[in-house]
Amino acid sequence: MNTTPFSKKKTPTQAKPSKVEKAKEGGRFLRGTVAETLAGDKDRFSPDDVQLLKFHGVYQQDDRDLRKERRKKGLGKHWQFMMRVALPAGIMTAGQYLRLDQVADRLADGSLRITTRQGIQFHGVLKGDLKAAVAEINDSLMTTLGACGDVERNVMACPAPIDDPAHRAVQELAEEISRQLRPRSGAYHEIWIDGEKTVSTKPPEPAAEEEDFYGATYLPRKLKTGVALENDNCIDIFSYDVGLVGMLEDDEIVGYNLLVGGGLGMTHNKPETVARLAEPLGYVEPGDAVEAVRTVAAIFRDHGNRSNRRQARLKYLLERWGLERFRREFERRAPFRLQPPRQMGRLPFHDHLGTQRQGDGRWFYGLFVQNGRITDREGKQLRTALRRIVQELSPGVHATAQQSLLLTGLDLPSLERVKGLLREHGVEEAGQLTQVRRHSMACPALPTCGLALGESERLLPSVLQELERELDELGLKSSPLTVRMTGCPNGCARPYTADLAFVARSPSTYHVFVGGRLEGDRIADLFAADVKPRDFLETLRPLLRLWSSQRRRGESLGDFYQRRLGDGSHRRRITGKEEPTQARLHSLEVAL
Ligand code: SRM
Ligand code: SF4
Repeated sequence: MNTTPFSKKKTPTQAKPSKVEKAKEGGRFLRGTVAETLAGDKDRFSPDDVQLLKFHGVYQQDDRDLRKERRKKGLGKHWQFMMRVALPAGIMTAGQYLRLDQVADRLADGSLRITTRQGIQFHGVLKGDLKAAVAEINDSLMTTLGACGDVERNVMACPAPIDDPAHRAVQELAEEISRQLRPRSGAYHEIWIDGEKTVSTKPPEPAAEEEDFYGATYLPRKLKTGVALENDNCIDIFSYDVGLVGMLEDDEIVGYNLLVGGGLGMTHNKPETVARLAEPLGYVEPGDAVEAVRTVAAIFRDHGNRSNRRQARLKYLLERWGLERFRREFERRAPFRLQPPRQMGRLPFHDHLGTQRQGDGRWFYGLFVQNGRITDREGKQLRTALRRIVQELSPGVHATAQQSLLLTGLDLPSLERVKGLLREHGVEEAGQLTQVRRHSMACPALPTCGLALGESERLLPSVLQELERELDELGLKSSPLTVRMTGCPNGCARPYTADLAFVARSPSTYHVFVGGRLEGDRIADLFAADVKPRDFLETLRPLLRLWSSQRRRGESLGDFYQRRLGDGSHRRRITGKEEPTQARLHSLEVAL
């Protein structure tokens, strides 16, 4: 029986709905009073509208750097907005990139930021410019609809323009899932584009009621989906609520392993919150992949926790039910047969940076963008370089899941021109990067993120510099190492799957995690608690020294840590309250 469409009779089992549930319920399919406030002269939206705005891809924020000063002057917060563009598989045309580049200048803070989920964000948008910015994005056949909010989020897939059926298939599937599970409410067009519908949000068919799948209260929380390949997991597939892994025979996808229940957000000191990797539920034929995601979304819609948002993500339903009960419910609803999952080996990771062949006689160039921030700085004019490259050569512009960009469809002279323009503007080539920088990521945190406990994007570059020096001295310069930093435990830069991660606990202290790896298939341990940034290196030095002297050929920090210090388990779950493992290091040092 397919129980996928939203049924009014179905009442979720929870007690008192959360405030956000009430805001959705009273929001008239995402309308609220957003249009009225936009037209008025208030500088911010009501609390309920703030929740609804997220579904439109818009976050109300304030500049946290200015808070103190404004308070002293008796002024309120400096309200501004973040806007997120959803790009399935991260793919943009040259023309679309150039339009976003213009939005950054005219309507935002002059920067674009590639997100860890292959989207693009703008910061510092003022209320008076919001409508023009959203309309401009839609006019370029992109959308902010569903980039945030309790719906299926931007669907990720390998963005490499490799000319084989498998890469094309995962990119097309990401686009199709996005299209099928995008909210259908007319609110978006009414509010932002004065009722005009553009191609970017083309609804597949007219909806019987405004949201025939989601209903008035949408999902209990966000739902994140990715599509990977068994030979290319550049998108960190185990971190998401839903994962599809394309299984290959003769380079063609013969079906997908369906994974469920991943998610990384935790709360410090709350053992009931968990970071958790997705686990295989079954195997589906290619033609059933979209329906498989819709079926998971429908189970989540009907059974997810709607009273406690901290326990609302799909992973908590998996924790509550266990995989077997979830599978039974899936089989009861799915209009196709769920097969047992196929055996998967260690999924390889590629960052796709530097010069790469597409396989059709052309090339693409993977450009590292530190923390995803495309901006001009003294001595490094990244934004200008990119604009000139895109204007002159019209490459495809694809965002990676590591906050970087691929410039695609280049012939050899164009490839050389790309490198020349990058050099001219002080932008380093991928080959010049240290391994630790190349694999680093940070979330935005301060000053824009309202949830940040400490710095991240602004702190990571100096931490990397220190690490680079130390690793160089220890002869570890060429060992791949993922280092990630976040301003709070929500995990936006996927810290818990990295070899090494710093997660803010307070404005001046961080938890240090060790033990994940590039392939993202293992959760790190809490290594040291409440460390000040100036003590990061001192805390890590003994471990780095041991890694340097004891590592096996090609052994990453995470693998070394797990072999010598971890408990030997391939950990797939960690809670918000753990005991640090640093003390184990002493016994190991003594034993050596
Ligand atoms: Fe995130 C909330 C930024 C990827 C887990 N995330 C936020 C907000 C919107 C803060 C807020 O709610 O007020 C941040 C906006 C900051 C700003 O100023 O821009 C924010 N998240 C980001 C981005 C931009 C980080 C980046 O460096 O690129 C990423 C946007 C991706 C996109 O295009 O959609 C981003 N966020 C992630 C990821 C990583 C991933 O999905 O690959 C995670 C961990 C995976 C997961 O979802 O479990 C993540 N963000 C969260 C959470 C914790 C959610 C949870 O249920 O545990 C929050 C807080 C929340 O939702 O309540 C959050
Ligand atoms: Fe904000 Fe925390 Fe996400 Fe960083 S990890 S962007 S501080 S919510």
